[in-house]
Amino acid sequence: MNAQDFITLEESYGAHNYKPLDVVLSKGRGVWVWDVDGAKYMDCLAAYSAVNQGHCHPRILQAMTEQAQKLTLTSRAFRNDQLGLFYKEICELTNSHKVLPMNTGAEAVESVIKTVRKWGYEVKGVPDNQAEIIVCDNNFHGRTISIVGFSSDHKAKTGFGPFPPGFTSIPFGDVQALERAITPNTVAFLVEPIQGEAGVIIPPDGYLREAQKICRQNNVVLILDEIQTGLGRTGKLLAEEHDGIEADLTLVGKALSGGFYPVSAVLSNSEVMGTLRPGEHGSTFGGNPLACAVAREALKVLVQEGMIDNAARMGQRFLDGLKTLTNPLIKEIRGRGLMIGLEFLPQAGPARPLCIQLKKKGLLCKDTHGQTIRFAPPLVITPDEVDWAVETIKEVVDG
Ligand code: PXG
Repeated sequence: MNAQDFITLEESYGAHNYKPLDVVLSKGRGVWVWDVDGAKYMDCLAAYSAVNQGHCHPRILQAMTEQAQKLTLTSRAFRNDQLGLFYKEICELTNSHKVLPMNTGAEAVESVIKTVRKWGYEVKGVPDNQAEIIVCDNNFHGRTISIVGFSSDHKAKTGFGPFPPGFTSIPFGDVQALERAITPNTVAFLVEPIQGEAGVIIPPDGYLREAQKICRQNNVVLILDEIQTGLGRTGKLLAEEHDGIEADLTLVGKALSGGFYPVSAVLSNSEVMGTLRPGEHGSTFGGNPLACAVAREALKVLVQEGMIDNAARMGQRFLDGLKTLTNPLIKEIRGRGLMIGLEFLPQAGPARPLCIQLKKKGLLCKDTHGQTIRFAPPLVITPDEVDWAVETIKEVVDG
C-alpha cells in the first residue's frame, strides 16, 4: 500500500472530524518521524505536547513492554502494585497531596469539574445545584459535552447542545474581570497558564499570581489546566512555576505517558479531593498498572534526562532564531520554553499553506486559529536541530 491508499482508507471509513496534513507516518524516534515512503520529518508539533520525551523513548518503551508482560488491567475493583508508587512519585514531584488518575485530558477536566462542585456543596456551603465555575474566553479544555458547552469556539459547540449550565466565561489575562465575575456560588476558576489552542496566548506577567490571590480571598479553587503547558513544555515542570505559585488543583495529561498511552491525572490538595467517596467517580482504565508504569517512567525520564532545562534553553534559541525572520506580514513571535507561536497579520491569509510548504521541506507543524503556526517539538531537541528548524522556517516564511 502507498500513502494515497492509506489516505483513501481513512477518508472512506473514518469520521471526517479532522483535516490532517497528508503525511502518513509509520515511524518515530526522538524529534524525527518518517512517512510510509521513508521520507524524514522533524516533528514540531509533538502530538500537541504529548510526546515531550521524544518519539518512542527507549526507557518508556522498556517500562511499557515489561509491564505489559506482567499485568495490564485490574480495574479499580482490585488494587495493583503500580498505582501507589505512581501516586507517591507524582505527588512528591509536583508537591501535591492527592491524585485522581484518568486517561484522556478531557476526562481529567470532567473529573475536576465534578470534584470542585462536590467541594463547593460540602465544604464551601453553596446551595444545591448552584455551583458556578469561571472559565476563560477562547479556552481549550477538550471535546466532551460539558467542556464544549463552555467553549467560545463556535465550530466546537454549534450543533451539539444542550449543554450543562454553571459556567461563566471571562476574558483571559484580565484579573479585574475575574474579580467581577465571582459570586457567592463560585467554586472554581479553571484556566490554562498559556492558552495553547487559542494560538499560544501568554497572559500578562503575574496574572496567575494575582488570580490566585483573588481566588484565595473569595474561597474559590484555582484549577490550572496544564495538560498542554505542563511536564516541561514551557521550560519548567509546571507552567505555574513561572508565576511562583502552586494551584489548588492541577490537570496533567498528554506527556504524562510520553505519548505511549492515554494517561491523565487531577493533582489536588487534600481538602478538595477529600470530598470524593467510593462510587462517586471512576474509570475502568484510570490508574491501571500499565498506565502507571508508563507514567512513572515518563516522569523519571523528563527529570533525569534534563529535558525541562533543555526546553528552556532550546526554546530561547528557537525564539531568538525566529525573531530574525523579516517577512513584513508577521504580527508577533512569542513563546515560553518550547511552546512557540508565530502569528501572521490577517492580510497574510491562512497559515495552513505555509505548513504544507514546511512539510515539503521536512518540518511538520500545525496552524492554529488560522493565523498562527505553533512550534512545539519534543523537548529532546538539540541546538543543531533547532538551527535547522529555524533555517527551514526562514526559507519558507521569508522566501
Ligand atoms: N486541555 C488542554 C489545555 C488541551 O490542550 C485537552 C485539555 C484535552 O485533552 P485530550 O486528551 O482529551 O485531547 C487539551 C487537548 C484535538 C486536540 O485533536 C486536542 C488538543 C490540542 C489540539 C487538538 O482534539 N489539546
